[in-house]
Amino acid sequence: NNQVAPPVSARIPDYACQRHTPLQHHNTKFTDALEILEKYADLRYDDQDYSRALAFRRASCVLKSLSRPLSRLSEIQNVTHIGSHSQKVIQEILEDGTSEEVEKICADPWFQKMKLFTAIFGIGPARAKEFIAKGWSSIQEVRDGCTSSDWRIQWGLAFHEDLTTPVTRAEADYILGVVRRHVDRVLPGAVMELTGGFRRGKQTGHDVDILIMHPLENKIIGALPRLLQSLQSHDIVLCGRHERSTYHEELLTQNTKLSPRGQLDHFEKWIGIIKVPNKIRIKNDQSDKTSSHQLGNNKCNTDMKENKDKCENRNFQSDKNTDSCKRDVGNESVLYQRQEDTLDSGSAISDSLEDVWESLDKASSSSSPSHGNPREVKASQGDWIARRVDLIISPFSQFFYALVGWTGSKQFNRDARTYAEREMNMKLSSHGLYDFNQGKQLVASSEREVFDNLKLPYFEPQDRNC
Ligand code: DGT
Ligand code: MG
Repeated sequence: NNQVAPPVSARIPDYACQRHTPLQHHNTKFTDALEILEKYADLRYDDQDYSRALAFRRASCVLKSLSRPLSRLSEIQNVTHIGSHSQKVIQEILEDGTSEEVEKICADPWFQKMKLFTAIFGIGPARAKEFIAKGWSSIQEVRDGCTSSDWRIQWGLAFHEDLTTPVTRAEADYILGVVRRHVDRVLPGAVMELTGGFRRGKQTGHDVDILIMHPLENKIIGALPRLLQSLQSHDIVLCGRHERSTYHEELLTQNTKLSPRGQLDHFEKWIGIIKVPNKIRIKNDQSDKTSSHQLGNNKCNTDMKENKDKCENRNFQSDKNTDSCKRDVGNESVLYQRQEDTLDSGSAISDSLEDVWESLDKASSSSSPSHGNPREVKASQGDWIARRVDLIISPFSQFFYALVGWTGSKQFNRDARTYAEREMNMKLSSHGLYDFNQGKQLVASSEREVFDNLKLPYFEPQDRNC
């Protein structure tokens, strides 16, 4: 069949948030190469200049959304976001199967060391460059020579092998289950979502991101410290840092720059490392990929149903003082409702909770002394593996924006925010959406409504893998 396929360019919208970007796509040989160029540019040039890296990321993102393999450059010649450098690399791969420039980068010892060092929890490009300047080229040399008192670096170095072993879907589900048991105890009726890459259908990830909210807006006050105490008392937590919320309403309209390494938001959160029994990972290794994916999705459905049941049991009835929010999961529509809170937010944090905050703050500002010395803990490690976990707690009113933000991908968020600003005169963040035309916030009571408010077609999390 000699028929030439029509050019794909006419059908490609400008922003990644307007395109289906599935996890499995047809152009990996190009996108793998472009992502190496992106990573190299990100590490090579200083933090302020992410634009070079972004150019490769944008090009790769477009290729991921194509519904078939690219067979000639002319098909994408006029596509926005595929610049001349990316085109050159694509052309080379079309002709020779590989790109010389990419091969060179992969073989570059500087690049290899930068990748090795920036994979350490707590180490960014600036610190990695210092290590290279000292002449270090292995993790052991960093372990021997690095004197940083940063808790992340200390634990990151001690548990580096654990933390660079990909987290499996079964482990993510296990962690979600463990956290849920403790959340049920300290914050009954709370809703939890596994977010990040796992929600987008990935089978492995570098961490587990869990978003928590309660249908009663003020119920979350003090809940995270209680949750952490509960987890700690069961010897699940290895180390971590609790961050208080820094949110205030003016942030909704302020112009904040998107940082290259993810969006900073202002939610209360816990960033840490927990222990997962080795048998959980081994179980996952034995199951085939498709079934474990389905298992994950089914589990998510069950989770949502459980929460619905809880809401209904607690008799969250709708009335004029009650907002409600809905989320579609498969054929199921899950209703979360908001009731007037009985707590007064000003006095809600009791003295005893203030003490909990303080002790958590103290423990996390140093190298988490309450959890022991990282090297000694590593030396006596039992039958478990260390896993990075982020627990984020969102007020009900911001939940669906937080869900979109924490589901990602980072590039999806970046483009959605740029689209909102440039095309809609709105400001999007994980806390909400502000419409400058109307001079007001747009509420969302489902994930779909976030897209509706932006006048975007809805994309499932699995289609946000740019
Ligand atoms: P992974 O863990 O390597 O499989 O990849 P992801 O996509 O789960 O990335 P991760 O864990 O760094 O972040 C999860 C998502 O949450 C990501 O797609 C973007 C978003 N995100 C990450 N950090 C922040 C943050 O500090 N604030 C906000 N709003 N979003 C963040
Ligand atoms: Mg993640």
